[in-house]
This record gives sequence, structure tokens and C-alpha cells, in this order.
Amino acid sequence: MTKIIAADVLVTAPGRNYVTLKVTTDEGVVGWGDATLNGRELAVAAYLREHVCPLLIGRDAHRIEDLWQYLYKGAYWRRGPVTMTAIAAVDVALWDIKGKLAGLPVYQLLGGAARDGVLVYGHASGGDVAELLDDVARYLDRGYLAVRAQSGVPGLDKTYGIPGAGQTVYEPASGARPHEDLWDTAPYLRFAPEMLGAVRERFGFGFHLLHDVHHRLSPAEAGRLGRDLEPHRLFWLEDPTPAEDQEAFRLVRQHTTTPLAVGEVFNSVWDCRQLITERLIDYIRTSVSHAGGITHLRRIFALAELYGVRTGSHGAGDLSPVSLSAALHVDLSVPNFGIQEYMGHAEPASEVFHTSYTLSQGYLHPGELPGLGVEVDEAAAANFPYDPKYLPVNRRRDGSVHDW
Ligand code: GCO
Ligand code: MG
Repeated sequence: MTKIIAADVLVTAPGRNYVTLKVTTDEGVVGWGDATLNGRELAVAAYLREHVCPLLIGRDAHRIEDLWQYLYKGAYWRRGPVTMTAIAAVDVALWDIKGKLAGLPVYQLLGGAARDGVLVYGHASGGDVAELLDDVARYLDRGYLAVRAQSGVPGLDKTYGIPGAGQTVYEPASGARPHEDLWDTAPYLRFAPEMLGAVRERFGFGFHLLHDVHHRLSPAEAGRLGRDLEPHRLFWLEDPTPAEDQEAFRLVRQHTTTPLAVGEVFNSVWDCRQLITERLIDYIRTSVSHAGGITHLRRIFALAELYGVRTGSHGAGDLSPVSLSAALHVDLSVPNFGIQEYMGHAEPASEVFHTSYTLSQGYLHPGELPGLGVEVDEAAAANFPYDPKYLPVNRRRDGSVHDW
């Protein structure tokens, strides 16, 4: 038995907020887990500190599945982003410990490498099409084989996916209240096919092109957009409609052959069961940190495999390097891997998170260090205190709230 003797929560903001769980064993082995829930960070920190960490003390760090069941079924109140992010942090920290004790990278414990590297897509964006094209060129020049393209929409001040002037990330603004953006579906629907067409016209079809709608359309609008985008051969169209309505995807599917991806906001297999078993999507985007850790993510991916659905895990910058590394170990090992989002982490994140994954020719690899291969510098973390930030809120022209 490897006894857990301490479980501590670190909240740090090197560029953006991250919540990290540190689990320590009686032999002094430390495992790290990511507990970051963008805009609701302190809720997960409190869930862990008040309700989970005390339960971990004295337990066997090796019993990952048992602890997962204990925290999930034992809470009675199941699922939900806060609970599942907290459980994920414990799960990932325990896989890190198991790898370190075994002297093996986590992917080896998951069955070993099923591929040589993890295909990733980068985020290209611009305030307008010209800026976007320059950014796509930068990604292709750096060897990326897949690029997500987002651009400001004429007539709208700000839209999802575009950093503001002088900003490195596009969503959170510091402050006690969220920023409010204006949204108008009609200009976006007219503009998106033109924008993605401009990318294909300039760079051709020799790379994968992706686009994120960020849950903003109705099924009929999404069907039309998917159809209009068919000539541009997208790798996927992401989150076309609000994700909680699984049946809506039937309608979208009926109208387009553009591949569909969804799932970054899902927390469990129950959120995507219908999408998978009815083959309503092509890619499932659940992440290690928001969908219950490596243990539960593998269950989702195994179900997806049965139905020909491939993986495409969420990997935005609000998931810490601990999460990204955990995702890479899973990606390397599952048979139905599709692609991994890789947004990177803006400086000074690397002062706090020391990583060992490497990017080469459009593929990431988690490296060969035992465990996850990420270490957290607690002294550096203490230099970056929590900085309250919220995701923006969208309003339509008449002032009513729309999906952001
Ligand atoms: C993506 C996502 C993110 C989310 C962010 C919210 O595809 O990467 O849509 O950009 O908006 O993770 O916290
Ligand atoms: Mg997205």
C-alpha cells in the first residue's frame, strides 16, 4: 500500500488562473492534477479543500478506480462541472503517482503507444480575414498540419476566438464581472463561409481546417452553415448548437455532411451517450480535466470507438499543462484518437509548470518521464496570486442574452 499523507490545492495565475491539486504519498512521491474550471475556479478549489482532500488522507494511492467510484458514487450528487473537475484532479494526480512509482510514463500504463505522435491543431485568428490569413501562414510555416480558423465578423466589435488588442488570450477579462459582447447570427452566417473559403483559396487543401461555432446557432442555422461549408472540406465544425440538447444534432446531421465535433462542456459519458450511439457526431471533445479524469475519459472514448466516433479533446489554454500532458498520454494510447487541440500556454505559465512534451512537425509527444512528465514549481506559483476573471456574456441587439 502506498499511503496518501497530504492533499493540497494551489491556486495561481501565471497569465491566467489555474487550480492544481498536489497529492503526496508516504514515500514522498508527488502527483499533480488539474482542477481548473475557467471562471469558477474557487468553487472547485473549495470542493477539493473542504470535501475531498480530507477523504484522501490515509488511502491507498494505487486504488485509482476504487477512489474514483468512492468520490463519484459517494457524493450522491453526481456529475456536473465542479464535481467532475474535482474528481478528475484526484484521478490524474493518482495516475501521475502510479507512473512515477512504476518508473513509466502514464501512456505505458494505458496500454502503450498506439501511434508515434499526437496530431494537434493550433488556433489561428484575426480581427479580419487579412489578419487571419497571416496567422494561418504562421502556423503552416511552423509545421502545423491542422489549423482552426476564427475571424472577427464585420459589424460585430468582438467575437469568440479573437484576442483583443494587446491580449494573449481571447476570453477572460480581469474584474469582478464578465465583459458583455454583442452577438448577431445573420452577419456571422453570411461571413463564415466566405472567411473559411478565403483560407482554402489562399492555402489550398493540403492541411486540416477546423472552425468553432461555440454553441451559437439553432439546428437549422447550423445545418445551413455546415452545407455552405461543404466545398471547403472542414476537418470539423465544432459546437454548432448548444451542447446540452443532444437530439438537436439529429437535425444538423440531416442537413450536412460536414463532420461535427462537440463535447468540451460535457462532464460525463451520460452527456454524450446519445450523440455517440446514434452516430450524430464524428468527434467527441471531452477533456481529461472536465470529464472525470483519465479513468472516465477512457470510458467515454471506449464507447465512442464502438460507434466510429473519434476523439478530439479540448485543449484550450484554460486547461493547465498538467491536463494537456494527461490528454497526450491518453491520445497516444487510444485506438480511436482523432486530433488534439493545442492552444499552448501564454507566458509566464512555464515558470510554474515545467513540462516535458515536445512539438515536432505538427505532432505532440508527452515524453518518456515517469508519470505525466509535468512538475509544478510551488514557489513560482506563489508569485502569481488569484486574479478574478470571467468568461464574457453575449447579448443580441435587443439586449437579450445569447449563448457565448
Ligand atoms: C475551444 C474552446 C475554448 C473555450 C474555453 C472556455 O474550443 O478551445 O471553445 O476556447 O471557450 O475553454 O473556458
Ligand atoms: Mg470550442
